[in-house]
This record gives sequence, C-alpha cells and structure tokens, in this order.
Amino acid sequence: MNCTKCKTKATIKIPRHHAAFCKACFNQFVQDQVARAIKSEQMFKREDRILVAVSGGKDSLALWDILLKLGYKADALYVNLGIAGYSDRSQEKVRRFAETVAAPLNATLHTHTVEQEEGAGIKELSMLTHRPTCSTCGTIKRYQFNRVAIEQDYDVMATGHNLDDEAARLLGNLLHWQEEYLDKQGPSLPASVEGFAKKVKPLYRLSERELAAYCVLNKIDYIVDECPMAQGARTLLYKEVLNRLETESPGTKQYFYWGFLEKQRKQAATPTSMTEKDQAMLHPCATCGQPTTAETCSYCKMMARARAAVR
Ligand code: Q46
Ligand code: ZN
Repeated sequence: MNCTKCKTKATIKIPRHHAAFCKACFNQFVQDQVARAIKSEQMFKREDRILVAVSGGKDSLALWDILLKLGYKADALYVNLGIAGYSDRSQEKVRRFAETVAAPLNATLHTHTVEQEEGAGIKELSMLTHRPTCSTCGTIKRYQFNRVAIEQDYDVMATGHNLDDEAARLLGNLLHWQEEYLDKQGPSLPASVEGFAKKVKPLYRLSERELAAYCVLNKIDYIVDECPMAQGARTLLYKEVLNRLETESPGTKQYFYWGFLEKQRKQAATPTSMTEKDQAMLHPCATCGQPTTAETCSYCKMMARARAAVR
C-alpha cells in the first residue's frame, strides 16, 4: 500500500477518505483537517491566545501539539482531580509534554489541583454534595477553565473532542430528543456574555483512531487508561454502534455529524436560536461573578453544600 500523496510506503489507511498516508503526509493531513476546522467554524485568529484543556489523554495532547505546530499561541490548563492512582500519572504525562514540547515553543502549562483549591478530591466532594462524581467533575472543570481563561485574558478555550465523541453525543441526544443540547452541539460556541469564554473543538474533523495514530507516530506519550470514574457505558455503546456502521460503510460518522452541522449552519440565520435566548437569560453569579442563569452559579452552590456538609 502506497501513500496517496507522495507514493512512498504508506503507514496508515484512512478508509473514509479513500486514502493511505506515509508519516509526513499523514501529519500534513491532520494539520490540514484542524486548519480547516478553525477556518470554517471561525474558531480563532492567528493573533488570538488559546487555552487548551489538557487531561493527559491522546486527544488533548495531540490538540496542543498540532496547534503549536501550526504556529498558534496555545497554553494549556490541567486540572488534577485527586483520583488516587490516576491523577498523578496523567499529570506526569502532561508535565513531560509541557517540558519537552511546549516550553521550547514558549507555551505555558497552568495546573489547578482540586484537593488544594476546593479542599478535597473529586470523590469526596461528590459524596459531600450527594452528586455523581462526573457531574461534580464537570462543574469544577467548566468553572475553573472559564475562570483561568477570563482571568488570564485568553481569547478562546479549546477542548480535544474528536469526531467519535461528537458523533456519539449527537446520537445520544437524538435518541432522547434532547433538543436543548442539540442546539449547543456545534464545534464553536461563542462567548455568551462578559465573563464567559468562547469554546471550540478543533479536532471535530478527526477520528479517535487517527488521533491515537498521530500520537504514536509523533512519540507523544499519553495516558491510555480511561479515568476510573468513567461510567460512560452509554457513550461507549454509541461509539461501538457507530464504529460498526463505519466499518460497513466508511464515512458514516462524518456524514452523520458534519451533515448535522451543515443543517445547523443553515438554521443559525434565524434569530430565535437557543444560544441567543440563553444569552439573554445569563447574568453574573451573586457570589463569584461568573455568568449563570440562576442567582448563584452551580459551582458556588455546590461548594456551599460541600462546606455545609463538613461543618
Ligand atoms: S474525568 Fe471527570 Fe471524566 Fe473522570 S470524573 Fe468523570 S467527568 S470520567 S471526562
Ligand atoms: Zn459563582
């Protein structure tokens, strides 16, 4: 099998594009897909400062690497959740990448440690607040990323969600007709009000398999294990179903998700889009000032419950 572009020996096959690439042409393909995502969704400009949410996994480290190689000013934030046997290992992967790849390119790694800042690890906090671990985690991560982005003047926050993540999420939202979530499933969510950072997903054109290959080929050392709290059995099932369809008919995932985005783009011209409605309802949290639709934001409410429980 030869590379579709340069005709030397190919290392990876990309059935959905009817192509095969050698390492150099594959890296070019990956960069092109990200550059295309940034341009077509107007994610950010050359001079913008980007804050990448990194977890130590393949997607977020690949994203940081690609953005730096494309010449963007991309720093990163890692949130240590205090999960024994997992958080320290994932932090180590991030630290090593930051030291060897990012620092020489003048990029900075910010770290937020939940045990230090919130006073307890994620498991303990979720027990204190009687909430599932992942929803506690989601609230903290959203809050802290937004806080760092705003306080340190980043123009945009980028996450490593890939094509498989977005297609699985779309399938789940459709199966349950969660229309309010559908409206927010685009790869580029604008800054809603003063105090809410813009959020983008530059990897939505690349699959999980392609990102794992990118890391292996470029010697990016990432944490292979899933977070032990992941109860995403549902998401995994949707991914499995989509992978079966993809094997039978390459390109299904991209037709499904990109087709949805195409439809969404056409509708975006109507003035009643959910995002605009939400924007009108948002105001600063009475406690911390971050935007919320309630009097107090969900992070401040959660932390108040945790403090009350230990009193
Ligand atoms: S990190 Fe956090 Fe995930 Fe771990 S605790 Fe759940 S939400 S599974 S993306
Ligand atoms: Zn608040």
